Amino acid sequence: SARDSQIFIIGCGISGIGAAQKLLKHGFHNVHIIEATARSGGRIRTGRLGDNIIEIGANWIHGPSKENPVFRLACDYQLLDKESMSEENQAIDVGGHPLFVPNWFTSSGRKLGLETMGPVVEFFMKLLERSQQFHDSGGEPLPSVGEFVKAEAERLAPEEWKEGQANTAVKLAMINTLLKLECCVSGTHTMDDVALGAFGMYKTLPGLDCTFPGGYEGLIDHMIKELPKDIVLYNKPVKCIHWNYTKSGPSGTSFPVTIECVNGETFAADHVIVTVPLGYLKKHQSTFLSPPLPLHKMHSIQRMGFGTNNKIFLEFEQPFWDEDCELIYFVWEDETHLADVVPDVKMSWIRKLVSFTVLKPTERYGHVLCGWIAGRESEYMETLSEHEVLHSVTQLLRRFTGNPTITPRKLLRSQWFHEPYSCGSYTYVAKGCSGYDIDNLAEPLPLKGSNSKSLQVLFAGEATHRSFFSTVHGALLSGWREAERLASHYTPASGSFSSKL
Ligand code: 6YU
Repeated sequence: SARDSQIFIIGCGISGIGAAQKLLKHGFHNVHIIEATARSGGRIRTGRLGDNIIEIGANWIHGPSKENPVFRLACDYQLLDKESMSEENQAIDVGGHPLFVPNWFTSSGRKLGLETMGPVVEFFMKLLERSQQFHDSGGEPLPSVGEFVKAEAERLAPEEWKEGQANTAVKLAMINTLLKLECCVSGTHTMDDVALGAFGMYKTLPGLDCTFPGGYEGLIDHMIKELPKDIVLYNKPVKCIHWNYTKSGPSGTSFPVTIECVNGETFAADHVIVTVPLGYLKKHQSTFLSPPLPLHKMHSIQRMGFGTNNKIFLEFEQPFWDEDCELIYFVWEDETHLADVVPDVKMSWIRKLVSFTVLKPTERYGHVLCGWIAGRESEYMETLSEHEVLHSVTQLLRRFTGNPTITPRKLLRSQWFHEPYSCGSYTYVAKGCSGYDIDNLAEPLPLKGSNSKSLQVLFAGEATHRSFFSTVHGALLSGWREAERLASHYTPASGSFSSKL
């Protein structure tokens, strides 16, 4: 019967777990997850800095409200604090940019006052909002968000800031800081790589972004506990998916797909759901499937964006920020030419590290900052020793705080670009790409119209979700989507459960 179909899911991140959960609910019982590493969760990864719980990967539930399936699960499992679950929090809609209380420091060791930075942030936010409005309307004036924001900032700044030269220079430098932070949000090297026409395709949900007091991985643990024991095969990196292929099974059954692992083991399958990150697919696309992917799918994989965003956690004896501060910005006063990349990555990678979130509540964390750094500067940072990173960060902090003795007590950074099964952080829609490329990524094989057994290889994962790419809820929904695709394939319109094969 159809329920006996052999289904393998590749990757035990939230999309893979979500797909397994839904398939089991639909009555499929031969479901397995093959995972390259020794753990589940993928880019959801909770770690420790001393006694503190910290998130190495995903940080927030973006838009925690009823419509968000991650929020619903987290509530069901009772993983959130009361405030995050309150109706008030769910109703707050900030359009994806929470208004954190900021402190600004400059490269000459000055702390900037509210009157300077408030209007600049507002100005920048307006430009970002305008960048989102080209979606569906067509006719975007420039190919990328970065080019648009910079051109508009230059055009409107003289009118906006009718002041002396000196002040304008600092304000332009502040725009650079905001652009560099935006690179972290989008997970890109530069905003010049992010498609202007597709920027509005990403949808935000209402709700004030919240965190998991006990760690994001608690969500994964609860989901895994609900699956049958031994459903996940750990430490088995998949080398190649052979599809459109017939191998006779023990009782004369035949399977169109064979999964070949790096260790030589093979698994015969009716269906495979691939959930490996887009970064991994980019790197291995010519060998990961045999026969290889159709050309249009390959092109979309190549053209879509998958960048690096890393975190650098820092613990301090004493805070150098205000008590109510939630976000710290550093402004390089000499950077008055609009740009969000550094001219020499090796020499000045540290200039890309300009924003830090304060871990709250202080009673739980003490004085811990999470620094954000994206792009090639971030990838270079990964190649340095922890000691070298600590040295550069300490120099940076001393300069911007004007305190020559300040020394972080502990440091821990993520290295997502060099994680062999992630190859970066998350997806963005690159210049020249659109929703069609995401649809291409999500399209199952073989393509419609082929005579072969259908739905041999399906694709889930954050990169395959049109409006929630780059998020945990997008990943989860994509896993559910592919499970539903298989279930409806076996369920004729009448609703009874029988094989269409
Ligand atoms: C979110 C957040 N967050 C910060 C950082 C990162 C990410 N995200 P997985 O990779 O989890 O699973 C695949 C598995 O496959 C994995 O276990 C592999 O080991 C395995 N695998 C690979 N190759 C294999 C092989 N060959 N064989 C077998 N197995 C193999 N999301 O909601 N909130 O705060 C953040 C953040 C540093 C790295 C994030 C966040 C992204 C999520 O972590 C990510 O999408 C999901 O976990 C992916 O799950 P998955 O199952 O698809 O893959 C306007 C505007 C526009 C633009 N966007 C802005 C949105 C903001 C995005 N923000 C994110 C920010 C942070 C801070």
